[in-house]
This record gives sequence, C-alpha cells and structure tokens, in this order.
Amino acid sequence: MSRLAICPGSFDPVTFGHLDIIQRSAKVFDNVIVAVFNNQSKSPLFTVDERVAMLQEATKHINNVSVDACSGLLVEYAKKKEAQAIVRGLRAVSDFEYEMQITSMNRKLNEEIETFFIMTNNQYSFLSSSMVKEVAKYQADVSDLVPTVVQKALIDKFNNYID
Ligand code: COD
Repeated sequence: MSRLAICPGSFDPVTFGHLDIIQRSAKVFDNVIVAVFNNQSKSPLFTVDERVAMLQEATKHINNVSVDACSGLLVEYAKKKEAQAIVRGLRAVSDFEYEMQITSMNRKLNEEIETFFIMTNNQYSFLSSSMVKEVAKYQADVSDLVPTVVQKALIDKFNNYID
C-alpha cells in the first residue's frame, strides 16, 4: 500500500525551514501533498495562488511532492485524498502548545489520521515566514532563508515600501 502524507500550512511564503520538512517527509512517505490553506488570522501577504506557485517552483525537483490549494477542514481534505498522515514541523518549545491544540482538535474530528512531527534542522530553528517578511520589508538580504523565487517575489511586493 502506498503511503500518502499531507504537509499543511500557510506557507506565506515558503522558507528553507518548510522545504526541509517537506524534503524529509518525501523520504519517509511514498507521496506528499503540500496543502496550502488560507489562515486568515495571519493576514497573509501573498494570495493562495501565489503561495502555491512559489511552492511548485521550489519543490519541482522532488518527484513525489505535489502542491494543492485547500480550503475547509484539514482532516476533511486528508480524508478525501485518502492520506494516512499529517506531517508538521517543530522549531521550539514555543511551537509545542499550538501544535498540541491543532493535533488534539484534528484527532477529535477524525481519529483515523495520525499526525507526525519532524524536529527542525538546527540551522532553521529561528526561521519563520513572519520573520522573513519583517526583514524583507526593509530590503534585508534573505537569500539564505528562502528560495530564489520567493526572494524575487518579496522584492516585488516591498518595492515601494515606505515605513
Ligand atoms: N523549521 C521547521 N518547521 C517549520 C519551520 C522551520 N523553520 N517554519 C515553519 N515550520 C513548520 C510549521 O511548524 C508547520 O508545521 C509547517 O511548517 C507550516 O507552517 P505555517 O506557519 O505555514 O503553517 P500554519 O501553522 O499557519 O498552518 C496552520 C494550518 C493551515 C495547518 C491550520 O490553520 C489548519 O489546519 N487550517 C485548516 C482549518 C482546520 O482544519 N482547522 C482545524 C485545526 S486548527
């Protein structure tokens, strides 16, 4: 039986921290779907379509990874795709409580689907999309934090930014 995992997130925008989790999931599972949700509570900078396009470009070299725009409940999406697992990344203790809440809620909604956690690579433990957006706004160099496609998109977004 082929094993499918969903890597869900906002990916606003995708960073090397996300890509590390996606790449490592792709080594463990037969297929991985990166599911892009519109998490309104985070006031997104990029549209879902823009985020999907950047992820597609950044993961095009990984054969068993695809990217999809999603809405509604994550567990419903996972069920529709017949996925066995949800994979999330963990950076620090501060992520733990939030992840615990999401996982407990998802388990209550659907007991069939397991959530797996992958510890961040130490190199990316400080890295978040919000931090990248914050520094890119002031034209800081983010080339070692995000793929080239994202770097270019950030330059375009903040081209005329005045504080
Ligand atoms: N290193 C390792 N992992 C990282 C790093 C890093 N530097 N940065 C981020 N990650 C991980 C995150 O821990 C997460 O696992 C993943 O990468 C994606 O991160 P984000 O920040 O883009 O994703 P979130 O937290 O905004 O995603 C939230 C969801 C969209 C999954 C959630 O809101 C959701 O499930 N929405 C659908 C509605 C639903 O079903 N709700 C019920 C559950 S709350």
